[in-house]
Order: sequence, then C-alpha cells, then structure tokens
Amino acid sequence: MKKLPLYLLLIAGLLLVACGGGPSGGPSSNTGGETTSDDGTVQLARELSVYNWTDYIDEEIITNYEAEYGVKIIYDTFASNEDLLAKLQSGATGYDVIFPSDYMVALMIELDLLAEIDLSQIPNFANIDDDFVNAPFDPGNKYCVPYQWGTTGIAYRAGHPFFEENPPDSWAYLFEPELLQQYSSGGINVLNDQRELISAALAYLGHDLNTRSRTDLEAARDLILQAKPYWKTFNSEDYEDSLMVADEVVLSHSWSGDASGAYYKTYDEETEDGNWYFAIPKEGGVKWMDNACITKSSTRHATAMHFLNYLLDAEVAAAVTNYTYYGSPNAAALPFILEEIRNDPSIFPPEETLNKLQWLDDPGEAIFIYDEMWTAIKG
Ligand code: SPD
Repeated sequence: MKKLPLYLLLIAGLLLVACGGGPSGGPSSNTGGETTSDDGTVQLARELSVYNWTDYIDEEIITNYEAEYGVKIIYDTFASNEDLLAKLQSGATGYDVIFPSDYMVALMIELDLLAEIDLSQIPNFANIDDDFVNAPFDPGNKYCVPYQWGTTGIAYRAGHPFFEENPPDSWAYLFEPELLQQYSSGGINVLNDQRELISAALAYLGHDLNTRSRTDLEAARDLILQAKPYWKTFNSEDYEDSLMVADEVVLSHSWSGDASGAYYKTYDEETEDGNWYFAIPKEGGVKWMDNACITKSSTRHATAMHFLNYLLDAEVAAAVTNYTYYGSPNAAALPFILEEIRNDPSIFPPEETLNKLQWLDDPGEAIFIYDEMWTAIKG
C-alpha cells in the first residue's frame, strides 16, 4: 500500500466520516466465475459492475455486450466526479469499471483507488488518437483508457429576442447582474459541479482555472454568490431534457454534448435549425476528458479489461458519440460517427477554439479551499 501525504489521508478520513464509513452503498462484489487458466485464457465473470455518468451510453451498447459475451452488466450512475469519489471513499467496493475525468483520475491514483491495467490485453487501445494517449494525469495510460471528451460553455435559446441581438459570447452572461436581469425570468441553469462552476468564474475573472490561491477562489465564490439569485437551477444531470429541450430555461452553463443533444432533439426539418446554440466564451474555459478505469477493489479485473477493450472498438466508440454528442478520442471510430456530428464545431471545435481552453488538474491541498467555497456557494 502506497504511503499517502497527510492531506490525502485527511480527504479519505473526512469522506469516510461523511458517508458513515464501512463497506456499504455499492453493489455486491464477487468474482462471478472469472478464471484465468495457465495459458492465459480468461473465463469472463458472470457479472460486471459499471458506474458511469448519468446518460452517458446508449443502453443498446450494454445489452449487445451482455448478449455477445454472456456477462450481465450491473449499471449505476453518478452526477459528478466528487459524487463518484465520495461513493468509493464510503467503502463501496463492488464497482469494477468507473469513469472519472482528468483531474479526478490524478487524485484517485494518489489515493490508490485505481488498479493498473495491462494494455496488451486491450488491443483496441491502438484505436485511440495520439492526441489523447499518455495524458499528463495518467502518464503511460497505466490506469485508464480515454472514453469521451468535450468542452464547457454556454447554451442559449435560439430565437430569444435578447440573444438575437446579443449572442452570449462571454461568461458575463452567467455572472453579470445587468445582463442576467434581461433574461433570468426565462430561467437560467448552472452545472451542479464544483470545479466546473468555479472554473467558469475564474475564467471570467482572468485567473488560472487550476489556481490554488485562496484570494482567487474567494473572488470566484463572491462572483458566483452575486449571480446566484438570478439562477433558477443547479443541474448537471438531466438539464438537457428536463430544462433545455423542455423550454424551462433560456440559458444554461453546459457541457458541449448536452447543448448539441438539445439542438438535435429540437431540430426542425422545415427551418433546418434547432432551438439551442452553444458558445465557448471568449475568456476561455474548460476542456475535459472522461476515462474508463478499473477500481483497485475490483475482483473481476480481466473481465473489466475485456469490457474496456469492447468500449474502444471503433464501431462501439462511434455508437457512444452518436448517442452522447460528445467528442470521441477514438480515431478509428471517426468514419462511423454520423456526418453531422463529425462536422459539428460545437462537438469537435477547431484548433483556435481549443487553444483557449484548459484541462483541470488535481488541486492538491487546495482541494479543501475548493470544498469550502462550494459549501458557501451551495449554502
Ligand atoms: N451526461 C454525461 C456528462 C459527462 C460529462 N463529464 C464532464 C466532466 C467535466 N469535468
């Protein structure tokens, strides 16, 4: 067992207290019949437990895997990286495959929550675009394989009289009261995600999105608290359907795929347009990547790697993007991705846009300041 720095021990301890401690809350764990014979042949487990972001895979991809390989997938979902971490830290030991984002992969490696993977058992890893291999948060892909990537920006209602004249091109549209009062009666949603919301405020204030400075973070908190009375909802789980497509809001802090999903779901053949547009603010913001990883506590490691390999198959990876509208890091999948998605700059932005965006890092000990700011924001 790796020795952890004091602040990581504190994170582990605090989460255990918060969640009651002890093994609970996760699916049951057993090898479910997974065996590896002397020649290396694997008999897959009868079950595999997968814990993913809400609405992040077409169910058919799961049922196809079950039918083809005879492995029952026990599927569960989470809403944020912090929820995923809290669940694992609460002692839930039954999850085999999880999908943390970039900065959370780094933190989970530090906390010894991830198992190493054997890339020789994942031949479809060769399908991954070089740009997404060997990311700084997981050098050598020792622990995870890339799943989906995207950006964070502002989705807004096409045809709204104010936005027709003033297309939201700045985070000011999320934070400045004199703008917010022009359209807040139509409803505004923000992502219920601590790093994302704080990063949007940091970007607007011109600070580094990975700052560890208390002064910067307090300024971000204050900006958020000034705008909060104008916001209707904090939702990052089902906002695409329940708020955007349903016309319950006119503007939302949004992940690229959810904004594009709302566009395509409201697409009108006659006008050849959808109801939702997506903008990356001129101040820049977050680009992120979610990853498929195996938990340290998994007892079905070979089956989990087999499932990771399946997810990286070119047609399966394309089917994921055709469902989620997020970017695929899988170069071999591109020909199978629907043309309108492949050519949509909201999903695959041009280099000049990507250059304005930043990956989030593990904030180290400053995680306590982020937590403190988030508590004040949500209080
Ligand atoms: N509906 C699934 C959305 C997954 C988005 N993950 C984004 C993480 C960014 N920090």
